[in-house]
Amino acid sequence: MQQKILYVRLPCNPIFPIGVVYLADHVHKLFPAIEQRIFDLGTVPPLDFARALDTCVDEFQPTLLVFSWRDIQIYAPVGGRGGNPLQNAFEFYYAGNPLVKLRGALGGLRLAASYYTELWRNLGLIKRGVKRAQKYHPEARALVGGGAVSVFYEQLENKLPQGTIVSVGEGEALLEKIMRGQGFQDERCYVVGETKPRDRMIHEQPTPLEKTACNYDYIESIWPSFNYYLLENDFYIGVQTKRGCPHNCCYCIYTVVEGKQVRINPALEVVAEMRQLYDRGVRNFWFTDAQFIPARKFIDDAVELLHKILDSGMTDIHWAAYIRADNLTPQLCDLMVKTGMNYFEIGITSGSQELVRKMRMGYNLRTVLQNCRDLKAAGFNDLVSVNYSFNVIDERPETIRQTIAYHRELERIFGANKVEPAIFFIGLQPHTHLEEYAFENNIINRDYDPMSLMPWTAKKLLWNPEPLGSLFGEVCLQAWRVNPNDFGREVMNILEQRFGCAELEEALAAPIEPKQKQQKQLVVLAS
Ligand code: B12
Ligand code: SF4
Repeated sequence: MQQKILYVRLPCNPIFPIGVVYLADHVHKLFPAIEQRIFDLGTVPPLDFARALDTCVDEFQPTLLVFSWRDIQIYAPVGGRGGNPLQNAFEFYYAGNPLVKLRGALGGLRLAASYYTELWRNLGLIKRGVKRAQKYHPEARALVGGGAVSVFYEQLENKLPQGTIVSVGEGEALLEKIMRGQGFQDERCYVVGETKPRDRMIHEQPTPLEKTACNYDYIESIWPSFNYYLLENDFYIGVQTKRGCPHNCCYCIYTVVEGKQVRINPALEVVAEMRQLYDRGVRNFWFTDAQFIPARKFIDDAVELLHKILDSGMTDIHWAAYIRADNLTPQLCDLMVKTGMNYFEIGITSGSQELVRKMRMGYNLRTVLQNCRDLKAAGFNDLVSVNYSFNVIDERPETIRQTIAYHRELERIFGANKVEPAIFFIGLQPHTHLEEYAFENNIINRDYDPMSLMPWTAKKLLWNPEPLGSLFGEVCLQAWRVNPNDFGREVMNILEQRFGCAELEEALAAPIEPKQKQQKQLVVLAS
């Protein structure tokens, strides 16, 4: 029997569904005769989800439903679906004023309700879609994957219908094997009710894949609402230039989801893909790589790609990406500016070299500063978002002072209004070094549920441990109270008022301290 594949992107804020686009493109290149359709619930109003899915299944009558689930856990200072999750949680956990605490509790309840509603709604949509497809083809089955599934694949096992194939990381090789009727159990996946997720499955290396330019003429023909993302010109359309990240940052799961081996997509293919989007009016691109320049040895690849973009004549584009700013050279900075990079995020996490080392981030903060100066000298005059996560490991008053010093130096380089401090607290994720650290230090039990939003679990997952936890809670609450529209800058100002600012040189040096001394300092802080 000929397979018919329906890709269902589960409801999500409207972010271009590049994952399903790449999967459909890959399948089409190998099996041009297979009929496919993309159905993106990100473009459908919530009240219509079930009806729209039914209509699509009735019309297309798929034999295979590929559900792509992008995000589940959204701890971050972002407004949106359930309000500002960080603010709600902090009001509930740390507010002294009972009215604010109550507001936090109510906000938290609303958030938890919307979180569980979304979770059960998405699971319901998966069950509903398969059941409906089975009316036409009794053997129709579901495959579930995407960012959220890669993070929570173990927890989803007892929530999904029997027979569902649950996939971790990239799905091209798995789909290919299923289409060929081959065994697929060696891919990073399991079948609910039939096989168990292997121990440390997420740490297995993904099957290598030679990526070619996505064929958007074909994608357009199988995706009726493709135009949705082209009409508004403020969307940043995803283009992937590589997969993998070789680093080991203690809180990060990207390096296991994508694997440590960096695989570069040929520059000409990337440009050919961008050109097709460009010809359809797209001017904003997001390079969706875990890191655009994962290490120094990939600088040449970035240079080649940016040269080819320039040569292509797409001179009026903008692009954004996650950038490890320790891997820049003056030539690369120049190309970044010339090709239209107008926003980038650097996740330095802390301005203290000592903490950066303890979090295993492999950054040299001095190099980052020098490279930022080169970028400014090359003419970069747009926004930089600097991600700080306080209180991950061994934060102390002196490391706070160092982060302030570092941030002020970034402001001197780019201009205070161009450097946006994004204050994140780390949402603890499974399969990370930080999770292991939390087990070893009895912060969480090994049998905890990473998907739980119950207040006692959420407080631990929203990583902000004592003795400094309450202090950061109080500082954030003050910042939301006095300057909610400029939260990040206000947090930095309050911290500077309370703790002061170190000498920059102190932030950049990372003395190796004997463990005993650090522990003593923590005891002093706690008392
Ligand atoms: C780039 C990125 C962003 C960019 C997106 C820019 C853009 N315009 O596209 C920005 C910075 C905007 C962003 C924002 C957010 N992101 Co983000 N982001 C990523 C990142 C690094 C890459 C995603 C990507 O596009 N990859 C490239 C494409 C090709 O891969 P893909 O979509 O994953 O699809 C592949 C596989 O997943 C698989 N696949 C996909 N679907 C299916 C289905 C089946 C059946 C199968 C078999 C396989 C399969 O095959 C695909 C092709 O290989 C991932 C982490 C990561 N390394 O994966 C996080 C990630 C997706 N983001 C995440 C989150 C939470 C967010 C935010 C909600 C964070 C926040 N609180 O603000 C926001 C908001 C998003 C929203 N919906 O509103 C989480 C989601 C999981 C979770 N924790 O719930 C991730 C996984 C990071 C993490 N570890 O927590 N993000
Ligand atoms: S460099 Fe970025 S993507 Fe790579 S492990 Fe560190 S935080 Fe994760």
